[in-house]
Amino acid sequence: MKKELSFALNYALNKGFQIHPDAFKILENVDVRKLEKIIKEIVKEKTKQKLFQISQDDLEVYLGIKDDPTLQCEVKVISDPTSKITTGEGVKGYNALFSSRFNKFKRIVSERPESRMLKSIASTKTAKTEDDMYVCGLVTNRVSERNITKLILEDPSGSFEGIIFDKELQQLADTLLSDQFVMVRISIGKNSGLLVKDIILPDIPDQSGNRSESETYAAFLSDLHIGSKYFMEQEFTEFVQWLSSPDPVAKKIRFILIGGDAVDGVGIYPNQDKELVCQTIEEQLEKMESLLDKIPKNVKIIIMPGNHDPGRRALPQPAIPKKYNSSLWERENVVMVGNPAVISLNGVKVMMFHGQSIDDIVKTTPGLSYDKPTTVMKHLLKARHLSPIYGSQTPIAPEMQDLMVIEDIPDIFHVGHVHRAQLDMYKGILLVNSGSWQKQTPFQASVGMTPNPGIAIMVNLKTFQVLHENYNSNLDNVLQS
Ligand code: D5M
Ligand code: FE
Ligand code: ZN
Repeated sequence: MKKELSFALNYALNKGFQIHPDAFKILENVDVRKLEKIIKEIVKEKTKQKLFQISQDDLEVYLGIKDDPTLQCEVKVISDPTSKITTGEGVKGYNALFSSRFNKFKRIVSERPESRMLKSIASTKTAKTEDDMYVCGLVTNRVSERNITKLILEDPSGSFEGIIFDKELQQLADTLLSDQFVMVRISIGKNSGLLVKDIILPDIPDQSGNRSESETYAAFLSDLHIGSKYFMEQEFTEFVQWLSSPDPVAKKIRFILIGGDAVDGVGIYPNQDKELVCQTIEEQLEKMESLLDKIPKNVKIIIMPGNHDPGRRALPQPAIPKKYNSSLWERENVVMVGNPAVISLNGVKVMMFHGQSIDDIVKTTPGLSYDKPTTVMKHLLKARHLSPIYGSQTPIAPEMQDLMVIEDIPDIFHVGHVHRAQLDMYKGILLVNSGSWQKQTPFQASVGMTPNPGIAIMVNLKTFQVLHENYNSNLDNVLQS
């Protein structure tokens, strides 16, 4: 008998426990390095319950190899760009993208009462009415000079320049993003210029969300950056080990969502090789597989790419391609999706988006910052678009259809990218920024970005109660809400 096994048996016997022969068979097949921890935790748990026999069942539950039949575990992919990508060429592609964006938004606002009064931009040029009119379009520019703000919109009929005098409305106009869709109430001014009297965002109606029937938990992760020197392997491994522990929440986790930047990639930024411990994508993916292998097989893992993962960089991103010889695609408990994606977990709709557009948005929008990512997430929901700004830092492919419009309203909105874990609610939608598992990089330190890495966020899909486990030993590292 291996010495670790006899140590484990003696430990239990000395504490007055009996071990059932079927339980013994399971112990014989367990990784010897884990035996001591397993036996100690089971003994501790069962001592509390004053039960002094270790059965096959105890071990199966502890190791996550026993399914609780009452816990549902159903993943459906509701929308995934992977198979829908049909990128257009040059100006033609760009026109198709923007015309699709405009049409999708007209459909979104069509249920609003104002939309019955919508006029084309061209028709306002010859209008003589004193009544208010409504137009809609994509923001091509906004300029604030002295006390005046000018807003320029475009629809398929033409371009419109409106003037805003009202201070509050000017503030709202200052937060509009380039290329986002808005509806405006306008009237003809004294000198026949057009005045903007109201700005109406597409926004989200209040939600009475979908809930899971059973108290299944989902864990939200992102930005592991496996392969980077700064990946917190030890902390991540502790989290993975916790999943197989007898902890009552750990036992109910059936979904793990990885919202992008699973690996650090290769050639993503200059001199990245100096900050890598795995120099090739294949090596990084292999390491990821070996880490994920330790997750109990009854947990479904959903993997979405970010800007560091292999595959195309431009949004929308297809799922991590199969060509890297990764066996991730073949695993029964792994679901590979593109970015963005909408999935259903026991009926709860989760919109997953890595969050690349946050970089462009915080740069151009007063009041938004990296350390409050959920505020930016609310901004995206109000704009009903995941990445409106075209032609800035975030690459967007000129797709024939705009797949970044938020058409389906989720129950949970899961984003990563900025390495700040934060929770919030907006109109009944749970907002989760799942932070990172990568320590502050020299680049982040140089620009004053302080991540709060190593926090796992877990949501009870029936009650929407949120729990978190902090694996970071730094006491200042806390979850924001
Ligand atoms: O990005 C993590 C965060 O850091 C994200 O907000 C972008 C920012 N970041 C990272 N590298 C750069 C460079 N080189 N320029 C500008 N901003 C950067 P991640 O996707 O994990 O790299
Ligand atoms: Fe990242
Ligand atoms: Zn990222």
